[in-house]
Amino acid sequence: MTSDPYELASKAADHIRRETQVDTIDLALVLGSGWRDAEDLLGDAIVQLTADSVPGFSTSGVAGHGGTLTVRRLADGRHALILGARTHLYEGRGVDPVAHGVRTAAKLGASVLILTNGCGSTVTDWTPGTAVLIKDHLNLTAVSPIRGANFVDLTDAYSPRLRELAKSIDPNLPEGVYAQFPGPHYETPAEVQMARLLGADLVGMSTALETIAAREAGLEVLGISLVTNQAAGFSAAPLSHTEVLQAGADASARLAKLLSDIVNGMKES
Ligand code: 8IG
Repeated sequence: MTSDPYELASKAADHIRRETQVDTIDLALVLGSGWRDAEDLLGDAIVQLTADSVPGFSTSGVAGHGGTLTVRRLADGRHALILGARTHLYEGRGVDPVAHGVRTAAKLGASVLILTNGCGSTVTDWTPGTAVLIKDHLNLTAVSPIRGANFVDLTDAYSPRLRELAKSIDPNLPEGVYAQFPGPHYETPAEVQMARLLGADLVGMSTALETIAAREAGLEVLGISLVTNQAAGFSAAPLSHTEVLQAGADASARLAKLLSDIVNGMKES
């Protein structure tokens, strides 16, 4: 076992190359809550691997979070790595497993990373089922996925080019600032008020750390959130994971189409 997370990502990439006979991929997607159904629209699977079989990956214990890595051939011949297994900081294994999928995608040659998630909203107009482009983030986890003194620039971390592309496909897509909390508990209403005051439109537990790791690795990032619930205090009802899964299920066909249109739109730009 190697303890260097960058080396471990190289090992994972080598393993995926061996299993798929695909040498380089063009883009990678992380499919979060509500986004899983997009997979099949994204082209034919070449090989689907269970996360446990690939160095550094593991199956998540969270309902609604899958556990597979799939290389797919898109209609135009490009290759995409679909990361159906996301590791969250709240799983308690530190930042390395959180960044591992992103780093593996970079080692496989990806230039673009699409990050999707389910999250809470502090914008009352953005009811469950709303897809939102992430334009910036607040990392409220107090940690970084980067090892060592690497001062990565996060200006325009969420690619203006890819956001424009997404908006050309769906002009109604709003843009917002995503705040990542450590979780796994949801926020208190007071914490949501704090985040709102700091400029957060969305609250979640995953994407900011992945974006930082991706920018370190030189990937261009597109982040899209599915609002699955009003953030705590914005709705009369208490938050439930069942509600989150239901909002995802209800929106999934629409999200799948959006994502595949964006991916297909990329080849022309
Ligand atoms: I789905 O309301 C989902 N993930 N932090 N807050 C945080 N994460 C979330 C939420 C939420 N909903």
